[in-house]
Amino acid sequence: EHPNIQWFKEAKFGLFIHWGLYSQLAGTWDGKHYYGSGEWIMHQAKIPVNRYREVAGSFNPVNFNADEWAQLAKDAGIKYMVITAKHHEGFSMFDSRVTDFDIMDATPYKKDPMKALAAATRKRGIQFGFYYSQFQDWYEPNGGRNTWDFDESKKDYQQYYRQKAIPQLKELLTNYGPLGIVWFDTPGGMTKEQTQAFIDELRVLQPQSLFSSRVGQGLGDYKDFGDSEVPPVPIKGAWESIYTHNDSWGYIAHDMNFKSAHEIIRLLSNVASKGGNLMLNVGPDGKGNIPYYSIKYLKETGVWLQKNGES
Ligand code: JFZ
Repeated sequence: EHPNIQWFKEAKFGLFIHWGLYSQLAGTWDGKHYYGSGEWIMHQAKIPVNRYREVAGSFNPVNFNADEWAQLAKDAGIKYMVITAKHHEGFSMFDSRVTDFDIMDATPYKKDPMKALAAATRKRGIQFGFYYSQFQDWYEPNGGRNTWDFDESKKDYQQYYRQKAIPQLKELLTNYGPLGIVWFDTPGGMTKEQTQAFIDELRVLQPQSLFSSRVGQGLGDYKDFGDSEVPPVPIKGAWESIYTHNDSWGYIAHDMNFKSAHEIIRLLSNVASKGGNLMLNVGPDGKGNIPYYSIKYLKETGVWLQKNGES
């Protein structure tokens, strides 16, 4: 068991945030509307890397306000936050020296929102963590699962790990203070030995940080249930269920299917009664606004938790 697992076991409620260039596209590409998993639009529409890069040129989240996001989490009774530092699209939402396909170099915004968010959550006693897509990177010739630009059979995944994923994870584990969690996703391209070496290399930077189960090969510090899944019976040990608020992780302008406060509370109770945490996702838009109904229902959830002595 990880020595720092206790806070996680007691947390009950987390906030997941999917935010990237896909948020700017909002579920539409070349006049065609997509539904569900908006963060997969590059893959769904087979958008070439050179055209996808242009999206960064118009990504300017001027309405992003770290204190508002952190305060919303606080008011909702949330104890930890995990935000996408880099999703499968390959775009870095933080200031990275490893690539110029990041928010500092490729967008007019030219600030590091992750710096501000790390500080704002910490100030409110909320554990802060990064989601990092360690294998899938559709922007890199050697990254996982872009088959429309690159030939999968010619890929050298180890080179991608050495040149991008590991150096970037080191940046994230060095430049943003103590992290509660590094949330890895969809493993690939590594044997069990390689995964263990990968973990060991990162672990030394922040031994207290928890690594999610999707680091792969059964080597994570707690168990994650498949998306939108709650186990039928109580489960021993540390675990989490992750849910979307509407029908997508990344922002989709035409998805209004938000769970009400009532539904969120029922979900929370279901998960908590079996000993787990609910990490509920919100998808801010390309301007940096959290959707109106996410704010409304999260606040209502917080009011209910306050009244019923659970927060
Ligand atoms: C992954 C991502 O591909 C997706 O975009 C999102 O970030 C989500 C949180 O994680 O998708 C998965 C990964 C694993 C399962 C389902 C969806 N699973 O184990 O059931």
